Amino acid sequence: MNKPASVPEHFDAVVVGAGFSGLYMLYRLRQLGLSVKVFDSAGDVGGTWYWNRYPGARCDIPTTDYTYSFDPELEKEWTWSEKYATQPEILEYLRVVADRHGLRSDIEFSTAVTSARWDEPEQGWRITTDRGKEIRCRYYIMATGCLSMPKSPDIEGAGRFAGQVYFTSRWPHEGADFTGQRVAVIGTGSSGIQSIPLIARQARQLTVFQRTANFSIPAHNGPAPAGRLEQLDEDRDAYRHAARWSRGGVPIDPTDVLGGTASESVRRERFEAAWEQGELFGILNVFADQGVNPASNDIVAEMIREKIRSAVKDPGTAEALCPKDHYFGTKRPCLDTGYFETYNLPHVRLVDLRKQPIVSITEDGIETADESFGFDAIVYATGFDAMTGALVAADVAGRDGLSLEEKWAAGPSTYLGLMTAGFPNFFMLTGPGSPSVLSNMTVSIEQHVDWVARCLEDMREEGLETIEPTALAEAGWDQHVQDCGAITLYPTANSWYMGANVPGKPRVFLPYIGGVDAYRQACDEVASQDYLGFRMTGPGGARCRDGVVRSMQPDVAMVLEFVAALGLPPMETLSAADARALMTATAEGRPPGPEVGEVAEGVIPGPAGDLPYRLYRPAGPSGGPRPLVVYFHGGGWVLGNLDSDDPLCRDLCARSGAVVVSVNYRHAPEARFPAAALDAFAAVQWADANAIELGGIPGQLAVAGWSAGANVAAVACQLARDAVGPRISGQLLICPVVDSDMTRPSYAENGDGYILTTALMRWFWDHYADPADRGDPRAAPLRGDLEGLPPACVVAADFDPLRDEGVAYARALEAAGVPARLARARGHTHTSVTMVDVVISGAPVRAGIGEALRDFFPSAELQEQAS
Ligand code: N01
Repeated sequence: MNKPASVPEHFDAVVVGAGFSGLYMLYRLRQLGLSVKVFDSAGDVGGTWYWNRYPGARCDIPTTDYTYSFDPELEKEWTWSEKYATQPEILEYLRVVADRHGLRSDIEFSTAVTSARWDEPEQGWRITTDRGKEIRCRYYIMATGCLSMPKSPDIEGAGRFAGQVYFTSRWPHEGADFTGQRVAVIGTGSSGIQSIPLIARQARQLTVFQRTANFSIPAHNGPAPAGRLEQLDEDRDAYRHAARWSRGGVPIDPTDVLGGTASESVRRERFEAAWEQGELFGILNVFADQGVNPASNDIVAEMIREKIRSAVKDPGTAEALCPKDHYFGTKRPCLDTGYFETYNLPHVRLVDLRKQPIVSITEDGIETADESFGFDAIVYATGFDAMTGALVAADVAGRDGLSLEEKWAAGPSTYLGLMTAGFPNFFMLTGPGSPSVLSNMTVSIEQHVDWVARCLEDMREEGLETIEPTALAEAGWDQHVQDCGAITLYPTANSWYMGANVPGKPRVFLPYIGGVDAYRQACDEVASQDYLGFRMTGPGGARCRDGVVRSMQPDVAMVLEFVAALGLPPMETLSAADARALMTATAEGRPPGPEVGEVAEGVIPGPAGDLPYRLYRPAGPSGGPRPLVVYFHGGGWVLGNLDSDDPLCRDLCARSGAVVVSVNYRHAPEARFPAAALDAFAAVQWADANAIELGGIPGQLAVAGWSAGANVAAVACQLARDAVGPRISGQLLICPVVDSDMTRPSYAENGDGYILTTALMRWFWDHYADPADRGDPRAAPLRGDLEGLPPACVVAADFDPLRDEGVAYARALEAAGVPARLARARGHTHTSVTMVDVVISGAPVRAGIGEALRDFFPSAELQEQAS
């Protein structure tokens, strides 16, 4: 195939890899009329399916879905013989695709790209191969796969073994015959779990060395499921469309059943159905919250452990095979055919490396801490340097000679997983920061290839020749990728998703877990917004619309979507009574917040009647006095009550270790300005005077509030200062209303679509205060004298219309000599930080709030609790 003399020196594009992604990329680039050369070190097409030929190698996504959709004719002609096709059949499919579209003529096999350098004057790439050639191209595209760089054996003595050595990731083409042999398999990931039952059929003796027990469910392989075939036959386009806009690239209905609230029978029924179905996306969809909620995850994990215990006869072996050190799904689960049952065979033994670690590979076997084993063959099923390994190894250096390895020393940084700043015209197909390994790869591959092709086409139309992400856009995407991971259980595992399987590799969550659908949406938005976050240059000029495509916390976005889908009437169109009823109704069924030591209720004498309060005392061995925090609920002076902010008060109490006293105040329009503020001040005075009875420490009292509650808390501080008492140790103002000026930029940016709207805020003001009163510092504390006020912590949320006034208040306090901490609730709305146990990304913000509260008080006890 290699014809050096006929290879032109210059190509529009060079692609590395002739697997699923490289083949389709070549096809699309040719369609654009570009000259292309594909290099692959393999002897033929296939990528991962060329190399991973170990016994039992199959795909673990139903093959009907693991298929290109770009060639409808092929789709009609090709029939997969099994639900999960074998490696030879998938390889054959890719050969047929290559032949059918005449792709081989542009592919140079058995040729590895050894380096690539960005050539600034040429505005292109200089590439060398292991055959000593140098090639120039404008676009350099890595179709190198996510799991293609085998992890080098990191076991002492690995080179010493004199018998046969096999790697599942580089299996000999002629196969391996283990008949009559004593065989060791090291590793129990997908490759080990698929190959072990088949190796056991041949071997005289099989010993499996397991470091981490893995979750696996039976594949129930056989003919392709009839239901799916029917769906495809009925409307193939609709099916493929649904796959593209699904979470994982296979159309399934995401459940809304929660593990914690489902009945035992529903749990069992859902689990057994998924078990019988034998599909990864099914078992990952037993409960909506199993990926984020440890308790829900445990239910699924325990049911799988039960299955393992019932499949494996020897109780000790069964127990060792039960995964207990990671949440289900956080390491890639496996599909197997008779894996656990293999351990019932008399010649198969499991060695638990947690109990007896490998000391060394020896000339004739393996030595563990307890035993010496002799073997004829050792099979390494030890995995890959996933997602970044092949990219880094390709020796790519971008602008100013910076190598990818240097740039990614602390973990990969990409924009959309497609490109990385400093490396113009360098594309990665299914790169880190894209759904890739968490999705049906073929769907994600087609999406990336289509996006790159469209991008190059758009550029050509506008006379643009180079493209590169901006630092801002890339940093924003990296943050979003990590934010999406952080609300799940995934980062808790030592998985290859986290780079944790390769010694020394930075621990970073590598794929994008926000979903294929959400990801496609983001990529489409970027393209349609003039390639937001990309800098493009060429004869047609230079252009860059800089920005961040996703800066909202992913769970906040989900809540907003959920609320929008409810189709509730805008609050400002309701009467105060109806708005209150609506608020109460929407709070029903939400999580209650953390347990605290004690909750008690009472009344405070207010200026115009009793004010109910609820007291939260922290749990803990010490029943002694604690500092007091007097808290005021949110709700625009119109809505809210002790119940509405109950989960938040529990959370504040649990996190701060202080006694929290949540106090109701009179509401508008029944009691207008300044009733709420005067009630708040009276409550603070009363709490101070009754500190001992409340379980507080006299002289250690802070105020806190959210939204309008933060408004009255801030006002109470000003009134206390003016009245020369009580002494207040600190003020915690969460997304406060501190001014009546609604012209700040945050109103323009966030005034619509984020629950607290400009219209609603106006409605609140109209209910509370006459326009003439809205400049009074008791309504707009930002306009008051700020000197001598207690230290403050002001929380300002990015997507809050009130953000800028909160920031202004913190700055004004500082300017007046008041210590003020400004806590940015990154990616949050006015309400989301307070949604305890609903919006998981709010927890770190509230942890900071708890710390700020503790800092208000000198109490040694609180500081001790914190440490
Ligand atoms: O690799 P792995 P894999 N000493 O990293 C162990 C895809 N895939 O090739 O977990 C002892 O999952 C390691 O132990 P630990 C699929 O996405 C798909 O099996 O690190 N043991 C682990 O048990 C899959 O997830 C299919 O503690 C050592 C195993 O080796 C991914 O590829 C088929 C060790 C490696 O498991 C990778 O799967 C195959 C050491 N020094 C693969 N080092 C399909 O079905 C590592 N291990 C499509």
